[in-house]
Amino acid sequence: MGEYSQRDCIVMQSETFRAGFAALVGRPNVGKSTLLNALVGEKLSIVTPRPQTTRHRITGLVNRPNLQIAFVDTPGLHVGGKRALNKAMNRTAASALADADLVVFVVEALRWTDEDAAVMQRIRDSGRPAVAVISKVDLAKPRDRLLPFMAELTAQYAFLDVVPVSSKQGDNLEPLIATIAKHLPQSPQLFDEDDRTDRDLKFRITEIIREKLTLELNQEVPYGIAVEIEKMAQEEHRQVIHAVIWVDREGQKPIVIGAGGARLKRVGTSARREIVGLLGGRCHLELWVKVRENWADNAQALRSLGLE
Ligand SMILES: Nc1nc2c(ncn2[C@@H]2O[C@H](COP(=O)(O)OP(=O)(O)O)[C@@H](O)[C@H]2O)c(=O)[nH]1
Ligand SMILES: [Mg+2]
Repeated sequence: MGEYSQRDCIVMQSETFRAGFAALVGRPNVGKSTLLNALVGEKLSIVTPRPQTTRHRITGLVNRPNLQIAFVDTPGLHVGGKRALNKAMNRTAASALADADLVVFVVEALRWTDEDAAVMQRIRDSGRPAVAVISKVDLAKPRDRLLPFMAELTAQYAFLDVVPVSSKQGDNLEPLIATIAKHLPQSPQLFDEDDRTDRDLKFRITEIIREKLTLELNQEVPYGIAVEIEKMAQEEHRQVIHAVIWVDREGQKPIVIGAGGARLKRVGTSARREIVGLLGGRCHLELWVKVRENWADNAQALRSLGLE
């Protein structure tokens, strides 16, 4: 009898379900979106080598026995951007930080900048429980700088833990999930476990197109670009998608289109390839480039593009 009750007790403990929101917060380009995708095991958030690629809050679910983590990818918190778009992106990130059960502060290995310090200060001001993640450790050279870097980071805040990872190589991601799980509240699951993300196909398609454009364009142009789907309909055996690429100055139009339309064609081809994978079926994609003067400074235009 005694043995039985002990075993019952162990079973009850292991059935404690934990669930909550973990916000990925950090300066632009530290690898937050790549980390989200690696944790979830699916490309939910677009990634480019350029800072300020992510503009929205994007939630991705990680389900394990007795655990559900809703990871929230956020735009990088940054300073100096004066446009309405920059302010909206910072607000989005700040509100995700404030709403989270746990903050995951992402810092790039061996690279601590003033912008990291500014994000650190925001986390301090929020007083939220936080885990620090040191990203891109595959790039960290010399390797022996990593331990002192970790020690300096640890001294910055009462982090619950500091975890080095490489999203690219998939290093240390399960231990990170286990660490985060320990610090989430006991709670029933928050979402249906089949829902990998809160974002619908239409959103994901606009983002795929914006990613391919950003990869094609140099310097300032990507910051003046937004994508909007005007039509998405099943016609015969294929999905027909019409998307508008909004640029914020007339002069950007020929840059996006490229000589003889070559650039827009490349964007369409690579976007279409990825959209077919996402939809699991055929797709016909048409892209138009249109000008909406200074949309990134215009609150109403931002709202109509889902950027608040
Ligand atoms: N080598 C390496 N590069 C990474 C890793 N994680 C992200 N990156 C690169 O860093 C850049 C910015 O990544 P992204 O996820 O968009 O950063 P975010 O702005 O913080 O969301 C991209 O070029 C990524 O490919 C990593 O673990 N290793
Ligand atoms: Mg991002």
